[in-house]
Amino acid sequence: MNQQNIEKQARDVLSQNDLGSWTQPASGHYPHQWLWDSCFVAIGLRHIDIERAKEEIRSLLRGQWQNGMLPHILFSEAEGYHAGPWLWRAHVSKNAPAGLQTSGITQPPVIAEAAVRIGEKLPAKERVEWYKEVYPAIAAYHEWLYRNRDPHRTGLVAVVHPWETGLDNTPPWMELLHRYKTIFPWTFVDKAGMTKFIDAFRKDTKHVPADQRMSTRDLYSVYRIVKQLRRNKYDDARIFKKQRILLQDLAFNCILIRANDHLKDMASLCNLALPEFTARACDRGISILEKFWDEDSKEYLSIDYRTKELIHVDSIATFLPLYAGKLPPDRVEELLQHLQNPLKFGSEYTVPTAPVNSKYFKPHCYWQGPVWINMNWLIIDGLRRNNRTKEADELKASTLNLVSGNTMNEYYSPIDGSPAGVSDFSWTAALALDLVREK
Ligand code: 9WN
Repeated sequence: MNQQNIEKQARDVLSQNDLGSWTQPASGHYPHQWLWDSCFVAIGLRHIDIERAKEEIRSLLRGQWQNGMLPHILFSEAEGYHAGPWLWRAHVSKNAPAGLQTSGITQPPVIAEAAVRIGEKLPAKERVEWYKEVYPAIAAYHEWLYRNRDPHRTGLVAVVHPWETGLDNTPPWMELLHRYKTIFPWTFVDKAGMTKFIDAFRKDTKHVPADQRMSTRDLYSVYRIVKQLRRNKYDDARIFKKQRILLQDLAFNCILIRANDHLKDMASLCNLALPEFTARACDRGISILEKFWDEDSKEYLSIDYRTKELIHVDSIATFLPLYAGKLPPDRVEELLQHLQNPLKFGSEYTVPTAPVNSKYFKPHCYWQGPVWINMNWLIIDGLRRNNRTKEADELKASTLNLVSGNTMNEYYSPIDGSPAGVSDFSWTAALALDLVREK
């Protein structure tokens, strides 16, 4: 692995995608600002230009809704994205910000992690100033998540759209989606050979082959959920009353639990109080993850909010409790068995986003198989904090090898390591750079 080569490539990709105070994930295909992408970008940028890394976070906060939500996309003027402002029409909500177009949902709450990683690089006095600047907005965001997305106070928050997980077509969501019949007559469309005609309207497959993305049928179901959210004016109380599919997503909750720890550290350094619901969540810590544990398969799984049942479809999210906090050693052992098992997640290039023996597994299809660098980064961090240094080092080395022999793509095949998705992808660059610089 050539570290200098990685660093050079990473800097090039980041500067190519830099639009002044924020970074697009990739030019052409993703010309707007995304919530968790910018957080990962800031984690990489802090090694090159700390002030620019702060700007990346500040620019995300421009989009905060009045109720505290941080939207998953802040739209630029660019056109051509398949789920642009016209789909969301976020202004139907009284909470949407003025003077800026955003989507109406959120994404995994990595922002406290990014703020703290930037803080670590600052001298003590500046760190306190930085935390004081961003803490109120991030605390309001966490509080919105617990207040609005956990109406029955279960301790777990629910997501209302697959894009909120960041893992768009992750198997548990798709499983839930397939349980319900759609009104659209897909069987007729398929039989009449009209699918190709409908495919032609897809904008999301302009820059990537169609077999790397969701099926047209799934994509239209996903658009339909946006339409429902819009009709409910993005009002969580209405959405929780009416919407059939809601998911207590494992990955999202693990990231939030880790973020709570970061928020707590920021608050104590600045002598600030945590808001009510977030403080309660901080006290509960990782104990709440027991709800996700399945004793039969010895895996963590997501929960269908409506039925309160575990969804027995595994995905890479099973490893994110490692990132959430310090697990009991026997749990860590169970997870490592899955990680190293060649029939599951121990593929030639790890970590696949779905196990190779899953009915959903496709080596090049988005979040149903390919290796994504942000997932590896989270797992490496989790392994370290669970004292599995050897395994963390191995995963770090294999991740950097994968990137250094290739271009900085959106994702890679777990079978042969071939790059796929869009090229020159910002978070691949930023997180590879962070891994190279990691002490
Ligand atoms: C929808 C920007 C985003 C990532 C997501 C990834 C993909 C969008 C899309 O791109 O999602 O939000 O159009 O498919 O799945 O994780 O944040 O890179």
